[in-house]
Amino acid sequence: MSDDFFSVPDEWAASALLDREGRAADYARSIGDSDAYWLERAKRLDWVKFPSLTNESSFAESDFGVKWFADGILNVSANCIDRHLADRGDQTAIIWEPDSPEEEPRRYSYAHVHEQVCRFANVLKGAGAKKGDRITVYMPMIPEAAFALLACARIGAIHSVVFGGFSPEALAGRIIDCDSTLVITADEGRRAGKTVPLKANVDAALQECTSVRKVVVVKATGGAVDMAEGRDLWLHEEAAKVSADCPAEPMNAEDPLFILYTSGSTGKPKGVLHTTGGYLLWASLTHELCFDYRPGDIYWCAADIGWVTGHSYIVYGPLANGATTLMYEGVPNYPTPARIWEVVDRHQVQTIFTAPTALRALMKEGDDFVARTSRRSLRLLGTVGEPINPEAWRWYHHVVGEDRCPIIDTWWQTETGAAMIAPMPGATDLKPGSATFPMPGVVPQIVDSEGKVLEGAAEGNLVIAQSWPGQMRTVWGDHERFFQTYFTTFPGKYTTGDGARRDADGYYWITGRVDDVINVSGHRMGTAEVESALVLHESVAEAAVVGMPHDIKGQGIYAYVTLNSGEEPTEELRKALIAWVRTEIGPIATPDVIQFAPGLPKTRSGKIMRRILRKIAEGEVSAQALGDTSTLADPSVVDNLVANRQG
Ligand code: 6R9
Repeated sequence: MSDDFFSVPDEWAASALLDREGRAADYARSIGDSDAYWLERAKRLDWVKFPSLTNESSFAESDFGVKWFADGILNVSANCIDRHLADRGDQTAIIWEPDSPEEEPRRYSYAHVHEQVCRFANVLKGAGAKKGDRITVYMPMIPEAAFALLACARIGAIHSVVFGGFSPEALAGRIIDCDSTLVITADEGRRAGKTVPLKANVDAALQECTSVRKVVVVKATGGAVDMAEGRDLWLHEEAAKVSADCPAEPMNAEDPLFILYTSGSTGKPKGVLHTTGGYLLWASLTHELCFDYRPGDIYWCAADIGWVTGHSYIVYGPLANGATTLMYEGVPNYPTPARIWEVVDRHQVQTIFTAPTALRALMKEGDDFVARTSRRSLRLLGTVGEPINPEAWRWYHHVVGEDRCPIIDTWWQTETGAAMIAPMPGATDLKPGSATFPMPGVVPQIVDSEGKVLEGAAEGNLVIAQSWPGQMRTVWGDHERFFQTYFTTFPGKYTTGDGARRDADGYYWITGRVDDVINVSGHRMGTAEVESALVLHESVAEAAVVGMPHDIKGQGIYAYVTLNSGEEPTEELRKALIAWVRTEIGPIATPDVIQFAPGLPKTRSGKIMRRILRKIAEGEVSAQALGDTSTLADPSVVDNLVANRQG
């Protein structure tokens, strides 16, 4: 085994769901005999009415649309809970590990989850929610967050989860965009020993939103909160009053399941819409194939429910497969950098799924924190969210997995629903840093800037040539934006916004975003969003934000700020602007660097030349690196930026 090639271990090849030939044959059939393939795969779900139709999508402008299994009827919550009751009602569905290691974990069997979700669903109904309504979920990482999602799905309401780290302003924007009538939250959240005032944030957000009629509040920490008479309800009080029986609403496969806001190239986050049948099939199939899920496995995806990874790989994928899924309230390095591995030992976890940024942060603390734990239960190590650098990959494989566990590097996006390019442990020889090969039905292509499809070993823009079941269906409230954003750059294909390389062996290597999206600690941030926040500040005239390389976070946020005339570029103002962005968007958008810039490099037509700003942020300031500046309205601006570069 060479340093850059890891063959499938023999025992994996012998026992896994798919071996090398199996994966190749399965993929070939998914493309060559697509209708039969997907009807066969659809049998993994429980349908009220089994579909006769499969893919009816088109990426062409004339008949554009994404549609799968359109005559099928099913319910997601029934698939994730009810159908497991007969065989494994007593099996643990959710293990909850609290923020503090001093506290006891909790376990919920499928039967217990069923009761909790039915009661929750009846509480939502009692609060006026019905099929098609939007419900915003702003929750910490507690089991009730999963119950909330499943309760919405049970009654056919569309959930829109907003990450608990987002500010009241960001929350309000997302409530208004989809006209939520109900918000589900908790009194407070906890992370790394600190509390997050979730209910107070909701109260602040609702000052600006007129659509919300009820707020259902989970008592999590017991901290003091204000309850608005007639609007706010305690979940535990209401749940005690309602029936523990709630029939699952029969849903069309193309009925919406959830909206999840994600950052793009423009200022306003997009409400990515996923529907019922295709999404659930995609989440459950990829969960099984990538993680070779076996009954009895303890599976832990250490993401937050506020991101798509939490939706697909903490809740929907694993529960649809009848798995035991671990939910962790806290962060990987609290109270010490050994915590994540201690949790693995405590619950005898077989599969762990985390982000490269967490691995880099833990790697920096040294191997001792890992070595003092056993980790013998581990079988598979997953990663997601950003390209994993080969150094972190090797550390994960060698130090954490003791060379025993395949690394499953899954490339995908909020828009794709679940994994698109990823290894399967029994089938895929690994190269550190490569997400390897496409999942069934996924046809990736690499195209140059003119859209010409490049064959063989090549580097360029990553596009997907045809629809797959878990593809997003629209941008909430703006179908035209869906088409414009993803299908016009390279007509007839889905544009991912990522760059990629395919090597001579056909392996895909994701090189990162090629648009104005930066990836901070595995979280997507639109540079335009941070710019919009900055220019809202009374001292700021103009702002331009780019990514910069960052050892732990992958990318950091570098902001160039032009102040209004008369404003002094002081250290206080720099700090105030950083704090401002944190309150406008949330701590994940905290700028790492703010450089005061008297002017920004612009073309004569007034377009900011981001290429130059990126180079300066990266510290590449030679004339050669900066390239042609002759088209700038005022080339001297660049000298000033270079001279005052920060960091
Ligand atoms: C699942 C998720 C999507 C963007 C995507 C890409 C980056 C995700 C990756 C990866 C390289 C991987 N990304 N997984 N890059 N290798 N394994 O993260 O969704 O938050 O929408 O982000 O993340 O740039 O375009 P989302």
